[in-house]
Amino acid sequence: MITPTMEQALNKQIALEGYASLLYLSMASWCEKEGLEGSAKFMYRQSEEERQHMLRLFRYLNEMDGHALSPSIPEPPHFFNSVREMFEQVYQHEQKVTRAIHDLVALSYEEKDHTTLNFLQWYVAEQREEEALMRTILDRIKLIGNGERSLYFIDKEMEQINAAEAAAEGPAAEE
Ligand code: OFO
Repeated sequence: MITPTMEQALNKQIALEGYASLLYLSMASWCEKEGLEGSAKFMYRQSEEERQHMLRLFRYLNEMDGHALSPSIPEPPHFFNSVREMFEQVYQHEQKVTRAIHDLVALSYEEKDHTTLNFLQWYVAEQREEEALMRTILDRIKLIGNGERSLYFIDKEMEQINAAEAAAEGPAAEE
């Protein structure tokens, strides 16, 4: 059994993961329009991952006899000034999600809800990985700088990151 407080907090997290999925979908579309194929592919995959994060919470909440609510999600931005600014926004959003997950962990302690505390550990590890990945991408973008062909080189980097991610996910994920 889940407490009403925890149920409400998990529903809030469902909405946050759902927003991340739509935000990253919007970024994927912008990248595609800008001819940044590698970055678009990366953001499409991130968008799908965030949807899975949302669904994992959704199913857990119902399994615990709570009621997962299909969230109302604000419209994300559709335009970005640069690929660097876009990835800065991704990093900031991931940091926000990490804080929200840590708040949920703190609430599980308060509520003595060991089941949810255990369930959330997957998200704690996932956020550490996601933040590290986004920091790596931002570092590479900064290293490439603003030279004439920088967008080309950034997108090449993203292709390499896509290949590494696909390899880490296993043969089924590779195209
Ligand atoms: Fe699910 O927020 Fe990123 O990983």
